[in-house]
Amino acid sequence: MTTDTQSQEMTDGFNLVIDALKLNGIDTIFGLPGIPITDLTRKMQAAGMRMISFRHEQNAGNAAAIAGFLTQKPGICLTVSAPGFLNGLNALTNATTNCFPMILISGSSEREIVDLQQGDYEEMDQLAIAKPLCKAAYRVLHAEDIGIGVARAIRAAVSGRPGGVYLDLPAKLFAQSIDAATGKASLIKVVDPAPRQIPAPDAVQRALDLLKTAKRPLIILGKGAAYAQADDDIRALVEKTGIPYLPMSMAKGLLPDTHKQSAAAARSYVLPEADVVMLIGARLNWLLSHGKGKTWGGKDHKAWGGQKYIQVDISPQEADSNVRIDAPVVGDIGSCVAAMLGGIKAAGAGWPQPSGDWLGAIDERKTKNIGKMAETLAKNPSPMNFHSALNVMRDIIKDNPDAILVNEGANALDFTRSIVDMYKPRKRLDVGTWGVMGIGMGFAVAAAVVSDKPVIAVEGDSAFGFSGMEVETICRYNLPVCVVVMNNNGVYKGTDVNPTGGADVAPTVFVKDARYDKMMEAFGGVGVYAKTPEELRKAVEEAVRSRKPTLVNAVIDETAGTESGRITSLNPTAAKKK
Ligand code: ADP
Ligand code: TPW
Ligand code: MG
Repeated sequence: MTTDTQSQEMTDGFNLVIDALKLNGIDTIFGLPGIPITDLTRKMQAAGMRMISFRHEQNAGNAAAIAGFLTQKPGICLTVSAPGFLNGLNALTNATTNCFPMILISGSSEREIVDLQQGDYEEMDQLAIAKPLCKAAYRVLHAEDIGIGVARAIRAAVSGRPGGVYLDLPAKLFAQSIDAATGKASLIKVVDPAPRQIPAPDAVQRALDLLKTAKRPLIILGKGAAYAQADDDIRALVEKTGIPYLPMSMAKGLLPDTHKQSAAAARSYVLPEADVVMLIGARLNWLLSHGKGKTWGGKDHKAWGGQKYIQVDISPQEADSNVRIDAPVVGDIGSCVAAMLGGIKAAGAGWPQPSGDWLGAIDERKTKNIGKMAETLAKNPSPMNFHSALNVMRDIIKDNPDAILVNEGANALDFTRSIVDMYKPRKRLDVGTWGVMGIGMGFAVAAAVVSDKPVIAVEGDSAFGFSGMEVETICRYNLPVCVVVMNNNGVYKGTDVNPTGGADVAPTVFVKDARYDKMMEAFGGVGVYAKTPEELRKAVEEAVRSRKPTLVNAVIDETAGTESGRITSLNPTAAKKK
């Protein structure tokens, strides 16, 4: 034992949290200050981290979640205790649902007081509340365990199926002092946080054998495939096999939507007609009608359509969740796709191409539907409708394929998804698995911060309201974000009336002709009121060129939308009528 190991230099919980994050390459934090983390936010900024402060924690949480999706590093959201924590928890749960890696770090009150329920400031047993709502949850009580806590949170967020992790840091932890050298030695730089998961060769062979027998094969690409960043191999797999594919919403652009193998414009034909379907990073949940019913050619709403399935997914429990999976391939998408591609290349000219009949039938539907859409898009009604406005957005994304498109709403979402083609991977960010409103400004801020590319957020007027105050955040950090509010005076439409004839308007109706553009002007950004496609085009093009925070209030015919957009059938009243 030596006597000189006691260096006088000390460190504390604040510094150890910062050092642990930095050691793991985390340099950006999305959060909102207050007791007990105000000083942590200051010290993070002082230590050279980018601290992006929001106006509401849910938006900071959504920002962290999408940063995780875009970068494969856990996005970090930092909140205060109880109410701030709960605001952030919504986003953490949404991230977990969408398989986005994020860590919600929240300050919390004194354990001794919380556990005896003695009424501390912002008292809440946050760990217990977070646990069932996310992938993993940890609490650190001692400064020397901060390194372990951060390392475990990172691993849990990004390994296997990515998801949300909660890290509880009680107020007392931050001020705990320990010897600096001991502190430094306690930190962990996580080695290989998301280890590759190699699929079993027999599972790959089983899938290839099934694929080879297909007469009418179809590939469905989901956001897991977009997340995996195996873009070249996925494209090669699609092109080498010649199989038509459908991109799920956030997988649009993984291959350009204009690719000749895209069957998106013939979706309602290919789903029921396909005989072998290969899912790559997509779940057979409600967004794919659970693999059952009339969408898939089943006799009634519960019947299986007779398709055989290959499912490529990192989660072994995903298979058979809704219908039988004949060939599960479990592993990370990069490894799985590479292995399959190896088998296909080895077969060389022996690998069968889909029949001309199948491809011809798809092309016929595509041509017809694309022609119909082109006719609708060419119209120029007054007032503007979703189609004439989105025709402009479609051109602008075509001219700016690197711009990131954020999208939420009902009609504003569904029409944008089908009209606006994407050309590059991970450029379309939207409401995801829950169809949640409120992701808009959080996603837009994070997309701009992590990519430095122009961001265009196409927002329903209702959708925008959930996170609209963050236009101040966009102005404060001078982000290249252009928000386009598709203003149809309400939720779905602006035309509902109160059946009693009373003074209150109908529940779906907002203030008519609201001037959302003035909100952006209030904080120094550019606000534009656009009544025609020309005005919309000019404003958005200028925003993309100038990179100035901009909000374009696009005035849309209030009669133009439909109830719930494309998911009218999920409305209980409509379901009852069926
Ligand atoms: P979509 O909504 O686009 O259909 P889902 O969110 O339903 O997509 O499905 C994404 C799937 O991708 C999840 O089942 C998840 O386990 C899987 N996944 C995510 N990342 C990876 C990865 N790197 N490798 C393999 N599968 C992944
Ligand atoms: C957190 C329910 C789904 S879509 C929507 C709501 C309120 C808004 C639709 O109106 P918008 O779009 O945005 O103006 P448009 O173009 O059709 O007029 N709360 C949450 N999530 C959801 N999904 C809802 C409510 C909903
Ligand atoms: Mg609306």
